[in-house]
Amino acid sequence: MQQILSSWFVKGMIKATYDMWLKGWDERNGGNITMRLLEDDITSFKSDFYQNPRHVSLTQDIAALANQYFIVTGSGKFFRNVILDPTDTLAIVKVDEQGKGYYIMWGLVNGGVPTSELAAHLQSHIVRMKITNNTDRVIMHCHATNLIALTYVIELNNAELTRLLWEMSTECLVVFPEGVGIVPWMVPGKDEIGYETAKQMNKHALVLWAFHGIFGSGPSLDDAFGLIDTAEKSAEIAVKVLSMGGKKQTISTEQFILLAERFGVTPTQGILD
Ligand code: 2HA
Ligand code: ZN
Repeated sequence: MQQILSSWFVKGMIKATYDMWLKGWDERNGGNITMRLLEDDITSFKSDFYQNPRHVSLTQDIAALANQYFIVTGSGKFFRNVILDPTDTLAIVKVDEQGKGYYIMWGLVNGGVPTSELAAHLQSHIVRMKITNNTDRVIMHCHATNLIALTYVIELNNAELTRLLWEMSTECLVVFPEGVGIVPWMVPGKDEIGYETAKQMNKHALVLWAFHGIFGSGPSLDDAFGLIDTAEKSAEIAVKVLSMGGKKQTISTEQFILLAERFGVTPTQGILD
């Protein structure tokens, strides 16, 4: 058996994909995850890497990620099956020196390529690395049901969505004080939606694709999962509240200010005005 199968990052990807499947966020081949790996993470597993790795070219500019490693979910693979065969469903890629493509260093043993949303993932990594001083390492995408549902009934603007999610659960302001960004409907899997997602990632660790799903960023798989889980829970409450006829009362601006003080967070501008 390959040593790498017992690494923290392969085990982490198995747990994350399976948990997401159980949450109902990743039907069929829905969803994708990429996690940046450091040299220290992989150094003892390089004997499991391919001798002659396959090169894949990209049309997007990822020069900022030259020589970086990522563990990624495979395109068309089912999250519920990662646990059965990580070597078929996952891959480790290394971005080439020019940032014009990547090598498949491990995984995808039956062929195929990394997630179809690689553009959104890699462009988001570039932005998050910059604004978090290299702390963020995970980009996670899934089809969280209630967050998607909300995009049909709310105004598609960041402030309205953020305020609603903050109001629907007291912990939300504390967990995502920088709010949620929205990308209007666009064709998935293309460079353009990748650039738009990354633009929102400049200000928000959570980015909602209208009528499609959510992107979360964080330092670890647990952080990205927890972020999405918290927002999705709040969206579920919003769906219930709206279904029961709407709010009769809610958390007030003054209460949000007290909450932010208590937990030492700075709510993003323009939401509490
Ligand atoms: O196929 O979620 O957005 C996986 C997806 C595409
Ligand atoms: Zn999707």
